[in-house]
Parts: sequence; C-alpha cells; structure tokens
Amino acid sequence: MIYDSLIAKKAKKIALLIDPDKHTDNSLAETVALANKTNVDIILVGGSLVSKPIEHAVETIKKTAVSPVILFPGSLLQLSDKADGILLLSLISGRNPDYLIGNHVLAAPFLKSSGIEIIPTGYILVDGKSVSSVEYISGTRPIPVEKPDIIIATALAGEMLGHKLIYLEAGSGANMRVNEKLVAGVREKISIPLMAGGGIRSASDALNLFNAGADILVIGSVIEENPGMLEKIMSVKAKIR
Ligand code: 1GP
Repeated sequence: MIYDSLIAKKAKKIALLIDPDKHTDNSLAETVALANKTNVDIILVGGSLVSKPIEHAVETIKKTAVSPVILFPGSLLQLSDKADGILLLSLISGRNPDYLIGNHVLAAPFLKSSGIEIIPTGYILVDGKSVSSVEYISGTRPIPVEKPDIIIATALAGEMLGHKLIYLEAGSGANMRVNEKLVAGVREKISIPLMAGGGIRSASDALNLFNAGADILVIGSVIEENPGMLEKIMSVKAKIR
C-alpha cells in the first residue's frame, strides 16, 4: 500500500507534481526519466484546470515511472483507473459543498470499481498572496496565513474527520509559500502525515520546511521551468536534521 509506505519509516518524501497540460509525450517521458534518476518518491498528476486527457498522461508516465503515480485531481475529469492511487481531496479550508462531498459522491462508484488506492486527504488552501487557480476554480477563500489558529483548527478537524493526510497548500506558483512556523504549528497538533506545497522553489525552501516538520513536499512549477532544480531539491533529503 502506498499510504503505508508513506508513513512506515517516518521518512521525508518528495512528490513531483506533473500537470499534463505543460507537457508533450516526449517531455513527459523526459520528466519521468529525471524523476527516476533523482529517486523522486511520488509522482502526482493533475491540476486545477487540465485540458489534456488524464488517462493518456497517466499511461505515458506509468510506462517508465519507478515511483507510485497518484492522481491529484482538480476535477472529475481527472480520474483514471490506470493510476496507482488518488489523493481524495476534501477542500476543508473552503465552504463549497461540491469540493467537500458533492464530487466525491459522483466519483465514489468509479473509484470503488477502479481498485486504485484511496488516500483521504484534508486539503487546506492557505493564502499565498496571489489568487491561486484552486481558489478561483473552487470558488473558495484561502485561510489567511495570519490566522494560524484557524489553519491549525482546520487541520485538527480534518484528522478528527478521518482524513489520513493533511495537505497544506499555498497554490501552484504561490508568491508566498507556507512558512516554517505554520508547518511546525500544524505538525505539533496532528498525528497524521503533513504534506506541504505551493511556491517551493529552492533546495533551502525544501530543507527548511522538512526541518519544520513537513513529511511530504510537493514540487511542481519550478521543475517545469528548470528541470535541473530537481536534483538539487532531492539532495536535501540527506541533510534533514
Ligand atoms: C500545487 O502545491 C502544488 O498544488 C505545487 O505547487 O507548482 O508552486 O510547485 P508549485
């Protein structure tokens, strides 16, 4: 089980987020080769708005990927039984019922018959000081970063509701990523794994967030812009305190 391997050794993990719209088949294959070479732990596939068929992207990635391929769906159009698993996201920072339960009801029969691993995830959107695609598409407001008490209470509620993972998200390409103090505050209160992402752009960002208590970091945009950064970011795993 993918989830068990995430929590088993309390090891820090790095997830590479692949947005199919940003790739051709060739560049997808190159990105997977890079992920394999640098020992990326997880490949996530999805985005707030994806126009290319997700199934084709998943199949192309799966052809050569060594790590598990997990759906990170922005919508019901991004489901595929060819993936290894899915982050079944509940957008618990928001108050849009479609993103809390409505889409899940529509997806559940398909997911049940697909046999892919379901990882129930409490997804918390924190203000990254720019309007993110998630905010716009989901029609929800991010929690202000100046309200750590609300963010921590939301994470706690997510755990109490049975989510197996909390994902603290500032939104892809965020001007301001989630900060170390917030990650440490959430980490202290919850016992399930903590994932963080949105606007992580350097090895030092990654190292600082790991040292603050993040268990899994999600890296997307910076690798699309500069694939060479993946090796640098992966190398921080050897330096975590
Ligand atoms: C988005 O957190 C992920 O959901 C990745 O963000 O593209 O900014 O790395 P970036």
